[in-house]
Amino acid sequence: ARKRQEVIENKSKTATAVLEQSEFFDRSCYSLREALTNPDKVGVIAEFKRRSPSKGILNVDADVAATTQAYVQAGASVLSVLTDVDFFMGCNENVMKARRANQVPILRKDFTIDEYQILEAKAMGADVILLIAAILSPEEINRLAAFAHSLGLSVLLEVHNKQELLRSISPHCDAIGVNNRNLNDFTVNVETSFELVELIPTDFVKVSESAISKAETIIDLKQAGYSGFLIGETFMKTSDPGKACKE
Ligand code: IGP
Repeated sequence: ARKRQEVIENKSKTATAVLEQSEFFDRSCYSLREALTNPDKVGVIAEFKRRSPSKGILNVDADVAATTQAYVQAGASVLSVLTDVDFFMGCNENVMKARRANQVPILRKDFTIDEYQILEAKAMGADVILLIAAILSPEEINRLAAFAHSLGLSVLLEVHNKQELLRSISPHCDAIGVNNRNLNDFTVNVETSFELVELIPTDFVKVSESAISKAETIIDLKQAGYSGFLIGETFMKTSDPGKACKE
């Protein structure tokens, strides 16, 4: 057992050393909280994803640098870039490309389950990581969020219901995202955001995620207390996602 522990420690030191040499590891991150509380902006988090498990292929042609740049020009406060390969046709390279093209916070969107992925996020130039309450214990959330903070990254905690919200909150999270999509059956209902909003403690930035396609919905959500609006499909399913974001 001691030998095993030694091997693990050595491996993790080597892996960390490799990541620390990346182009982006030493940059200081943009703050998610600052970006979403800027009074001059709507608070849109514009997502780049080529595919989704619920809708299949959305867009295989869009260029990641050009699209994310167009999102920012259209007024997006934050970018979200999928890196999951199997379900979303994403890749780590896309975060790096978005990083080189933009100066706003970037969320590395993936299923984060361990510290190594958080080091990776930092190394690829991301500013924010996602922690999904449905797949993590409260202890894991607290540990991973604290680790992300130690690297200067912001943390978005995603919840779908009251139970997840109440058990998962950690002081190391910056924003709480209510996902309007039920991950079990993929049904969407923006009401979820309205139902959970008052249960989110005031010190967290509130984000509503998924199934947002109308300006009126954003206005209503803002009224209810949300300051971030995570939008993917509405933009990506068009031939010009940047233009869709502007509209
Ligand atoms: C965006 P939509 O309906 O606008 O494409 O949704 C975003 O909320 C969604 O992609 C998402 C997601 C996730 C993807 C929310 N939580 C977790 C992967 C993993």
